Amino acid sequence: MRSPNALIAIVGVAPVSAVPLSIPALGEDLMRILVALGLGVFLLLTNANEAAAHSLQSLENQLRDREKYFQSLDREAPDFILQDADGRTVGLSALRGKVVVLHFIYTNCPDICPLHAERIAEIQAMTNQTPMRELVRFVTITTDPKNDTPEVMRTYGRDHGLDPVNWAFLTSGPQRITATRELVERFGHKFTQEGDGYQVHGVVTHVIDMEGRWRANFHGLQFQSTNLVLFINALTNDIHGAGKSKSQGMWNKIQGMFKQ
Ligand SMILES: [Cu+2]
Repeated sequence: MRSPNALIAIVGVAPVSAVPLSIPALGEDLMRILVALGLGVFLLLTNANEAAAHSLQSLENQLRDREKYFQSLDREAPDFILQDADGRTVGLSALRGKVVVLHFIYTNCPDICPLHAERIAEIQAMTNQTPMRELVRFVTITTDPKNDTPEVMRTYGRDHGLDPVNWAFLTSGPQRITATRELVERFGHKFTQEGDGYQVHGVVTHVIDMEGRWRANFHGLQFQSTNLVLFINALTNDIHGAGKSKSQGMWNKIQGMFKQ
């Protein structure tokens, strides 16, 4: 993890005001790095206890206006107890204190699940370039526990660029083959098993805050990754019901860097 001082030093070389002007001419990789650096600046400000609760509210309002695939929620997340690929028990309640980015897939899916996994990997890579790495857990849950054995699960993570440092692939195990499909329904959508092993399903990325509250869905794959990263960031800085912005001007300026 970069130290905050390192982030200041790097951002000092590339003036913040130059970023929005440069983006159209930049390659994707460079743009990602700039976005990560921008998030570093943002974290420095919010870690200094500025604009914490206020920023989350402000960001939710902005995402409601500008990100049509964003759905704001505030309710208790459905709990679960599952196992990772190494047989360790992982429950949602044990992830309190972390922001959880959670989604469902099955590894035999011939079309959208691999793209969803790679999208999560992209978001994880952006997040993990910042101090958020320590505060976020990425969770993938299989809806096909019969086929998705621990070995299959381990290979899948490697193949799709997911970093085990703060990512887990969970299953209910072969004894409870419908449990995760029942869990999906508690998250508001369905994976319907067809005769040939194919599952008909939607694509939703769920975001759960540090207190176990389900705070958002990002629907499909057309949302902007930076919007999800910004939302994660706001949740990592949120102190429920506390604080008022002392630097709204700076907040707006930083938000401007990420306008889509
Ligand atoms: Cu699929």
